[in-house]
Amino acid sequence: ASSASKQQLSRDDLIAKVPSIIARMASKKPLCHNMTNLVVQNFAANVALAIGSSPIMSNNGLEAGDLAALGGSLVVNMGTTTPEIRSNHLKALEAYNAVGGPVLLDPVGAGATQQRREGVKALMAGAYFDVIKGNEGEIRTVAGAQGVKQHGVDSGASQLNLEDRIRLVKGMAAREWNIVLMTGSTDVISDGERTLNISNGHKYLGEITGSGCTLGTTIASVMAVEREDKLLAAVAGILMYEIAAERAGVREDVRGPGTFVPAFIDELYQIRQESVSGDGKWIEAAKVEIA
Ligand code: ATP
Ligand code: TZP
Ligand code: MG
Ligand code: MG
Repeated sequence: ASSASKQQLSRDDLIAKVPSIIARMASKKPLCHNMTNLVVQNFAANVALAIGSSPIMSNNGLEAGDLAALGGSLVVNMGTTTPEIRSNHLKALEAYNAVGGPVLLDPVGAGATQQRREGVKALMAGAYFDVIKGNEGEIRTVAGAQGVKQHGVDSGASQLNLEDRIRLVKGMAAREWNIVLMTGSTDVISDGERTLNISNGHKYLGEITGSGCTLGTTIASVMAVEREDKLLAAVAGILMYEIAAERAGVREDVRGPGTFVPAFIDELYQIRQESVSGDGKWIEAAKVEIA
């Protein structure tokens, strides 16, 4: 968030701007450096390739300076974190923060264990994040809620109504001077001044592993090419991702979460190709409201 007050992002603005941002990403092929968990490495790399960014999965903090110099973005995902991984994350964050490269934090399982609660605190004290994204339990934990009991990496049943989710996300974004995204069947995203709800997506996203993590890769990839308005970049990534999931979820060849995954990668690729060829009609499926 900046001190000058910003124009709301209306659905019409998004319809006008998002497909060309996706086309720009496909032509620039920005580097997306993923320091992510052991579960989603391959899936996240394939999502990046499908949307038109260039993934590197590297958990070695010592090479982050060289990677940060290439002008891309960084995803820090705590999914399978250890003390050693945390120190690599902090080295990489220092390198990206030094050059102003976009960085996204996914505090996976933040509310599940003491190690993770401490891990989040150490990362937030040591670095600036352009975006913090997580499910409800994770974002509540990062925002400082006491007694959040996450059962592993999943959020579980929602404890908050939409109004409370909006208040929490907006307050946290204003406090951290960044963008906060709380995912769920309706996502809430804010830069502290502008807050949106997005209700695209498909229920199969909740039934595969890595849908939260690869959304992070998608958002970070778009942020590498849309530097001016970071909220617009993040929302563009969410819409591409969730509209692709909707299209995949209703395909005849998709019969459950297993067949959904390859269809979803194909639909991400298809949306990117449509955007490149100047056909931006896919964005008309956007279900976005100003909160
Ligand atoms: P969890 O582990 O609690 O599932 P997560 O980190 O996987 O959390 P999600 O909250 O599942 O993250 O969000 C990942 C993506 O899936 C987001 O784009 C979100 O909008 C979408 N999504 C999740 N559940 C649904 C649903 N029931 N309907 C539509 N989209 C969904
Ligand atoms: N365990 C550690 S990280 C991870 C699991 C299952 C993946 C979590 O992925 P997501 O995107 O939060 O569902
Ligand atoms: Mg999920
Ligand atoms: Mg997650």
